[in-house]
Amino acid sequence: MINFVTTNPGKVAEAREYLDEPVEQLDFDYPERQAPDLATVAAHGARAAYRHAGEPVIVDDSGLTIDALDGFPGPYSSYVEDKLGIERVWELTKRESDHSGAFRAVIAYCDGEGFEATPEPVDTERRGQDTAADRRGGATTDEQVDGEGLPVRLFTGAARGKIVAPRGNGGFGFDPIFEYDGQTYAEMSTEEKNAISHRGRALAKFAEWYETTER
Ligand code: ITT
Ligand code: NA
Repeated sequence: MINFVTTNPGKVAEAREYLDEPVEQLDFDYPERQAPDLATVAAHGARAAYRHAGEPVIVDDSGLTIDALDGFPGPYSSYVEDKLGIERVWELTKRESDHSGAFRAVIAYCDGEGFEATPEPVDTERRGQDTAADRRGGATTDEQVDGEGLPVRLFTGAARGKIVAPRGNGGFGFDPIFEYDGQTYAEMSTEEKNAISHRGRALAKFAEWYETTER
C-alpha cells in the first residue's frame, strides 16, 4: 500500500490508475516551503508528510510554466488557479505570440530510511519541444540535511505542450487549457493522460524503482 499525502484527489486518481499497488489518500495539507523549484518543495513536503503519517509516504508537487510569461505561474500554480482561474490564465497567454508551456511533476518518497544516492539529474528548467529526455523522466535523490536528516527519493516528469482556450471535461486543475498532441489533458481519459503526462512520466520512474526494490 502506498500512502499518497495530498489534498488533491485528481492526483490520487492518476496514481491509482497507473500503479499496481493500492494507493491510499492521506488528505494532509503539509506546510509547503516557498521555493522556486518543485524538487525542493516536494522534498520538504515528503519529510513533513512522513513525520505526520509515521509511515512511508509519497507527495507530488507540480506546476505549469508558460514560456512567454517567463515561467509563470510555476511554483505559484495552485495559488493562481485559485485566485485567477484557468480562463484568465488563458486570457493572459492569448495575447502572446508563443503559447508553448510545460507541466512538471516531482514525486517525492520518504520512508525515514537512509539509502545510497544514485543521482541521475534531469533538467527541469529547459524550454523547447517535448523530447525523448522528457519522455524518459528522471530519478534522483535529495539528501540535503538542513537539520532534518531524512533522505528523500525524487522522481520527475515533464511534458511540453501548448496553452489553449479551455476544452474538455475530464481531469482537474489546468487540464482544459493544456494541449498535448492536439488534445487537451481534459479531453483524455486518465489512462491516456498518464501515458504522456508529466505525472505519468514521474509515476513511471517511481514504479520502476518501487516495484523492483526490496524495502
Ligand atoms: P497538494 O499540494 O495537496 O498535493 P495541490 O493541488 O495544492 O495539492 P500543488 O501544490 O502541486 O498541488 O499545485 C499544483 C497546481 O497545479 C494546482 O493548482 C493543481 O491543480 C495544478 N496541477 C497539478 N497537476 C496538474 C495536472 O496534471 N493537470 C492540471 N492541473 C494540475
Ligand atoms: Na499544495
